[in-house]
Amino acid sequence: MKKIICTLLTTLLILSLLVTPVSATSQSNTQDAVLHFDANSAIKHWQPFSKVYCHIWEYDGEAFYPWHSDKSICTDSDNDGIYTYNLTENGINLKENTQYCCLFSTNAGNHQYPLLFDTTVLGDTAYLTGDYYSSPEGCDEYYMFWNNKDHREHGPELVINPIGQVLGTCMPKGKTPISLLQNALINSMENARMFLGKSDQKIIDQIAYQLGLSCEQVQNTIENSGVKVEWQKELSTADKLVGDADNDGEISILDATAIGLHLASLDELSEEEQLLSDIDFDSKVSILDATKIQRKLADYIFY
Ligand SMILES: [Ca+2]
Ligand SMILES: [Ca+2]
Repeated sequence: MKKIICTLLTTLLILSLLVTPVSATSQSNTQDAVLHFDANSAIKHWQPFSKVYCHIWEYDGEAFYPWHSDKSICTDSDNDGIYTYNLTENGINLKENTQYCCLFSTNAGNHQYPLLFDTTVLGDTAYLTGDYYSSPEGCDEYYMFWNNKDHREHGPELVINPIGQVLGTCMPKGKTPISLLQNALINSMENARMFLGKSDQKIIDQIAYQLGLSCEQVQNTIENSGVKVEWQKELSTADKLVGDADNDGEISILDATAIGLHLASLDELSEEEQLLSDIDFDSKVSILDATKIQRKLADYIFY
């Protein structure tokens, strides 16, 4: 069933990538515009593949070429696993100060998550870390990052998906944490309750935590959205340091230890400390919270 839905999604994606006419602008006087993909980073995570494609579309716009068209093929002439897409040769001329989406795919049908970029990224190499997002339909969409760019400025598109989960790292132009929350309140709350099995309070506090919103901002956004939710400012963790299980004002390895001791019934966390320990916002203190704190400390982007 998962496979059918994934195939269906791919078909929809293909259909949505409508062709726009591309003027073959000559850039013969300048260096070719290229993007690279380090396929070596994907070997552990993806099915074996023999072809790599690069799809580019303007953010909120249409793709330059249809899915897996001949104009999207990447080459690896020296066989080192670094595939190159030559935009110039394929007649793609990017505008400056414009946000584009890019997606490297293979003939093996792996699923990827869109990567935002602009002309300052040209020449850079995309790679996988192995972090992925499991969609409600059961597809694992792998995140890609640019080798030389901050993942917050040029990276996986930051969105709140239809079931209220915050994904990606890079805010699209024209959007803000508040606009994302407002949109999620209006469009995603019903699905979020159903799929995540969390209270409104936890769903909203988790979004606030991941987007860095304060209690005040959350309250105002809820009021402006006009959506009825069970959320109370007094119970919110939006202004608190979630992950600081021992409530000493900083997140350290001692917080993971404190959770471990609490779970082993060797040392009990207070009610406030339990609230701060619940970094996955499932209303329980579990070993998963300790693991997430450790990942956060180890600088994992998704923990
Ligand atoms: Ca602490
Ligand atoms: Ca938890």
